[in-house]
Amino acid sequence: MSESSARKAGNPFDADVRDTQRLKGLSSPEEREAVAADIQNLRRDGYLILEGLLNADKVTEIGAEMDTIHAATPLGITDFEGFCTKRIYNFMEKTRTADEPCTHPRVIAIIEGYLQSQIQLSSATGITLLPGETSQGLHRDDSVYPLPRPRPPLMVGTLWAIDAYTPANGGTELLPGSHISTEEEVPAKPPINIVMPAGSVLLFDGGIWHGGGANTSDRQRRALSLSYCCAWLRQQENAYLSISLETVRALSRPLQCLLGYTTASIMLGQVERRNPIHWFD
Ligand SMILES: O=C(O)CCC(=O)C(=O)O
Repeated sequence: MSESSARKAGNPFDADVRDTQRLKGLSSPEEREAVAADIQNLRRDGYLILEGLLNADKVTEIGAEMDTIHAATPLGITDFEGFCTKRIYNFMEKTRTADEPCTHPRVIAIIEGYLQSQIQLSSATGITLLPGETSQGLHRDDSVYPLPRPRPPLMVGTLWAIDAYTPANGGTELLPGSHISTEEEVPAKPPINIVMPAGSVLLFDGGIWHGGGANTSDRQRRALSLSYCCAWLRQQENAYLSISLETVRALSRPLQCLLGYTTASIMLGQVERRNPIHWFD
């Protein structure tokens, strides 16, 4: 290596070094290329539904675990949380049943390709709408970041249907295409209700107006909400405190990275100049 290329490689602020680092994700360029059509649809509509990503056994396993945890889970205490809704916050500390959807290779490739960035898990929550729940009201998840619009995509939410979403049980409401709107007011248009079989996943740009639907059926609607953001942003759930190190040590390497135990961009999250992911070797 010539002296000038060695200097370049050793300079984290060099544009090429930053570019290489930015896309050092969990998926390969080939995996992202294979989902180019999904990424294009997500970019156009602001949401995407993929069916059949979890098999029936996995759906049953996650559902049974949610039902068990529900026994110790209070109902929501605000209209936004839902007075007839049970939210299992900090899902990744409580059960290993979400590890598979959380690291699903197709979903990860789509999100990394869409955000054009390393990504991390922002929050993991079980959301069960009980009969009688009213519609949540539309909101944008990426409003947590105080940046002007238009803005580049910062977050992708995923909602995994553990029960089939039907027109009556509170399938997520959303306004297609609204992710690119620069208005801060909710558009005066009727939302659509997402309908999808159990085992499917809804992916949506964090800028899309959406919310939980009303559950007018006599059954619960269980979903697993796994939200991702660019790895250089602050996570919604503070994974370093909410998930014990003992739990993190036992996770797969992709999950450790998704929880934020690797460096992001060029030097963010380093410890003593090193990438802390090596602590787990
Ligand atoms: O439960 C749903 O369908 C969506 C929930 C949601 O958007 C939220 O709680 O922020």
